[in-house]
Amino acid sequence: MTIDTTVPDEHVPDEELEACATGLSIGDTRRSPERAQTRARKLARMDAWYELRARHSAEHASAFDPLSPNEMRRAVALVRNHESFAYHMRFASVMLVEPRKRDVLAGTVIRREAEVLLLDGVHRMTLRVGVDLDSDDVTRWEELPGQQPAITLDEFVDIEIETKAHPDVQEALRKRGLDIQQRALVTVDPWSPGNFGYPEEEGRRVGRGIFYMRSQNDDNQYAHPIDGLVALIDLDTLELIGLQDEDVYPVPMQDSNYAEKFMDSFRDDLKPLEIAQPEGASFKVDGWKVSWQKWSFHVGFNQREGLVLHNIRYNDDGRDRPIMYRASLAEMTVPYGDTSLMQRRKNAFDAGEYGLGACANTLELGCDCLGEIYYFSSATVNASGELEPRNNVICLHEEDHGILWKHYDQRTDKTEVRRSRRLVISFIATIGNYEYALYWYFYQDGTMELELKASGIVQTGALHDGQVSQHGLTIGKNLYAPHHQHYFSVRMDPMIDGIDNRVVELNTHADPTGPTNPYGNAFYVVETPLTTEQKAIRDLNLATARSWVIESSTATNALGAPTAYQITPGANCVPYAQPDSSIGKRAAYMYHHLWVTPWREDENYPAGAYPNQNPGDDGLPKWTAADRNVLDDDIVVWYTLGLHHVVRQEDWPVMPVDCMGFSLKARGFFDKNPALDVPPSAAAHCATGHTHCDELSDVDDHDARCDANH
Ligand SMILES: [Cu+2]
Repeated sequence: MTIDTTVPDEHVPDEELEACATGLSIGDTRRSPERAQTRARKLARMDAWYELRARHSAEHASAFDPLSPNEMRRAVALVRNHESFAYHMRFASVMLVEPRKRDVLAGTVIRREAEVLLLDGVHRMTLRVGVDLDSDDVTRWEELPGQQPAITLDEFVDIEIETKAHPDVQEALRKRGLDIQQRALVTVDPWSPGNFGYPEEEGRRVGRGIFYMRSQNDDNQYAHPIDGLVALIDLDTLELIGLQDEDVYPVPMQDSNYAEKFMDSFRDDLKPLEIAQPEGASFKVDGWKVSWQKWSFHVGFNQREGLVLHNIRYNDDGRDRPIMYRASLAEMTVPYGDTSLMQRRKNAFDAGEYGLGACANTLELGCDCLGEIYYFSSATVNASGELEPRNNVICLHEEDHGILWKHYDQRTDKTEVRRSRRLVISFIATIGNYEYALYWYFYQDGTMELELKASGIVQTGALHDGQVSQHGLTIGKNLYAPHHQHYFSVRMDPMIDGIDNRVVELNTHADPTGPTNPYGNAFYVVETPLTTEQKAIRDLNLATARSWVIESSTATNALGAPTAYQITPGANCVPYAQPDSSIGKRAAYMYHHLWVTPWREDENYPAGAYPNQNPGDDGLPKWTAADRNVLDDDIVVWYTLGLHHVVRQEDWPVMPVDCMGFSLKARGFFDKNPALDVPPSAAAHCATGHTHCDELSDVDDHDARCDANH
């Protein structure tokens, strides 16, 4: 179709404005009576789940347990009944106040406490309220001037409703040639504003609205960006305080859909693949504690980080050895490398500005997870303080993972091979256009691994006819996707055989051919302990095969070496945003792959406690300026994982998962391969005489039958 870009003289008539509000919006979905019913059903199921677990759990509530729905309800009620609470205040979050590590490890009686963040829109103030759930007391009522908690899901809805209905916005859409039906199908995505020092945003809680169109209610809106137009909303007053209308791009009109209903046909050559565990799974769940093989840990969940693991331990021939006190994805940031109006302020902090737990999915058997699954359910709160059930939010299951180890002895003609099985605990968050799936894996050889999978839909922008973006890839007519990066900060509170640990850097060197390297083939590893925070700000180096080892300061193995776990890096990248840019200052953690800090109660988030609208220099760069000791101390290790996303055509219209991660491998933690006692597998699948196995056996007479790796 042709877009009429002439600017009409007259304003949009009132009746058109009204009609334009008819298209389905996130508000219609989120606040619909049907959704309210579904929510009520989910809440009932979640309460029943908690009740059932309480009855069957041998272990009493632990210090690590996430807040239960009833604890959240009580926290909200205590806040609402407090004399300083006013009806206009909105709930931003209710989170567990985790007890101090030393108290937990000393077995001190732990009080259950919650922290509630409130938004007082009238006085433009954030309030931090402490609640003691044992005594039912409000213990703290503190103002946090200038600090902004994450944008709430209710504000997502407000941004769309308030922006779309505004006459100036309708006028701008009309100017772009959108008729009344098309304007009805316009969507507005909520974005955090960052901090660019604009005076009109000072002292306000701000959200940005970015515009798209759909050809029908369930069309993929990202195929139709309405570029050159960005709205700025005051989230306290819900006023449109700015509408940037810089360039009238054509709205790309070609639909690009991925949903089942839009597909004409599917490939038809897939035979069933069933995961059968006829005797059930090998893990045990007791309350929030998981035991599997020799591993054990506690599962946590909160609105900001989503899945959290606590107290990860390994039972080594009867010795219950600590490895990690706490591990979480503490922050993630997605800087876009594009100068256009629509893209240049896109710098989402998906944990601190939106909430990975707040945006977590209800997982579905057979789709998100396959096999014998145990689901954990939790809850978050909405702005009114009502519980938002997060049923089946965490998935726990086992997977076959190819071979664990193998050797064929040519002299005896005998093969020893063991299959690897891993325990997987995962969750998935949808933050606007993107899906982020987080998987912790536990292996039988003592390895832990974190894998992050990015999927969903890439951001898009519009192009004039014949225009090519320098900062993105053309993916359709008048349509491009901007290049960007994803940075993840993984916070690890290690406890390798005790609280006091150190980090040692390993670099491989090779001397020039000469007296120390007479044959030119030699190389060696230099180990350097990282003693202070500044010395422990480190980057990967392919030239020296750099990695880092977290060692116990007190325990040694049978050979006298410190027991340790090694951070084994996977793919990574470096930022291209300039350090003096807004995002460079606000997400300074991304400029280094490793940071080590001494444990402090209030140092939990690498870009600071409140990154939303924060001008920057908070978190890791601020704390580490003190250059505190990190050698043989109670330390926290921060690993930065980057995904450099130069967009591919194949990422459109929905992106096949892109994976990144790293491993924590035992290094001298055991005296030898700890997986010798994994029993040989029964060759069940091969014994049934499948032709593929027979063919393999014919080719090679040693036992190839059970090695089929993935
Ligand atoms: Cu990406």
